[in-house]
Amino acid sequence: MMSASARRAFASVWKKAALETTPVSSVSVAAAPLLMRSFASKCHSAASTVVTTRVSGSGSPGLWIPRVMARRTFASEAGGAATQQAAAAGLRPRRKRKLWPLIFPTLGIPTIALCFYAPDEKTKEMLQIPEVKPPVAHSVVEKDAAAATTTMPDIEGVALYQYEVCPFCCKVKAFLDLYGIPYRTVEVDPLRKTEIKWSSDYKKVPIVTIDGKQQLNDSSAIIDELAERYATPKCMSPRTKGMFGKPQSFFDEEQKWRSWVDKWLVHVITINIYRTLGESYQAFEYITTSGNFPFHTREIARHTGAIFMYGLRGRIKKKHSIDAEPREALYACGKEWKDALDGQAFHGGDAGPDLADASVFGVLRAIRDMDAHGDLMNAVPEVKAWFDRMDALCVPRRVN
Ligand SMILES: N[C@@H](CCC(=O)N[C@@H](CS)C(=O)NCC(=O)O)C(=O)O
Repeated sequence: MMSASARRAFASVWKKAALETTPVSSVSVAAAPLLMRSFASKCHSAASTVVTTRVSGSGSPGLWIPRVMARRTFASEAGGAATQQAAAAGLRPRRKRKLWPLIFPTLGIPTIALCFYAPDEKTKEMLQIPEVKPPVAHSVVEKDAAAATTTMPDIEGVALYQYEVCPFCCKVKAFLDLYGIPYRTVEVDPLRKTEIKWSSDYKKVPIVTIDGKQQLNDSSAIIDELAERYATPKCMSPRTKGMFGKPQSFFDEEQKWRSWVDKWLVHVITINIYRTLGESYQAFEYITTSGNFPFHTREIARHTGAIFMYGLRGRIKKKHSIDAEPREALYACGKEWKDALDGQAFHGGDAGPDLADASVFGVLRAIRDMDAHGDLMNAVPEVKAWFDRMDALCVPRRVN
């Protein structure tokens, strides 16, 4: 039986732990004090609880645990008024189920240890865990702490809030590289999204901020806006290389392929990188090592993510009406893009790439170390030659 002060102390430890963990573990951790409190209060009013559970007649596994616990407590309080009340309800103290005290520590403790394990400095050094550096955010430091979470960080120039492997983010990076625009990246923790807490209305990535003053959302809108803003004669963009005089159909065509990337190619790529369990692990190995995962959730995310996405591939296929086998669909995309190039060096023409080139290249560069990428390059050599040309032009301009 737990005293009131012991219960309070226990609840505060759980609460503190909950604040320092991921949402997934936070849910279970935050629920723990409630369960404990409810269990403790059940212990205090054992007989009436037992009567309630008994009378409700529920045999569901969810209620079975408190029922067993309550029965045992009830047994220890035998002789009181509560006992008589329970006895009147026809309940007998239960003595046989003795396994729970063993099962809970066996399963519970390793789980909790895994959820809460946060390495100390020495362990970090041993495991060579890199420190996650906060973005350069000079004035945030001076700002009121409460305001800092709701105010856009004061990062100079272009800052890209991203997941390293998100295809939409990779599209923006390809564009920035192609245009020669220096940028900083801020890797967002996909579970907690702490880094974009300040963005109250938009919770997806990519988000771009300019000089900590302006926020741009959505990859295509970001590219459109930046293309207008940063177009200078030095840029690789065909728009600034004498293509202003091109007919509207040129820009319509460019737009058509940019939409094709967002609406079709990214989904075909998705079902390809999770096509087999091995490929799904390969993708998650990359996602979790390059992404901003807290140390103790990285391993969990790798396994659960790989298995989950592998299981989900059929649904993604169905949702986007991809009828062909994943690789066949991918090779078909490669052939479509080859036809779109029409024998030119780039979609934008021999003079240089356009925004369609940047978009297709961005999402393909995101998976360059995965099997799907290699298979596509082998299947459509013209696309490989184009990819290599783009790769040479898109020199990374990331400054952090
Ligand atoms: N249309 C948006 C789509 C962006 C998007 O769906 N981003 C994903 C990551 S790839 C995201 O942030 N999903 C929400 C989440 O992770 O909670 C764009 O082009 O930027």
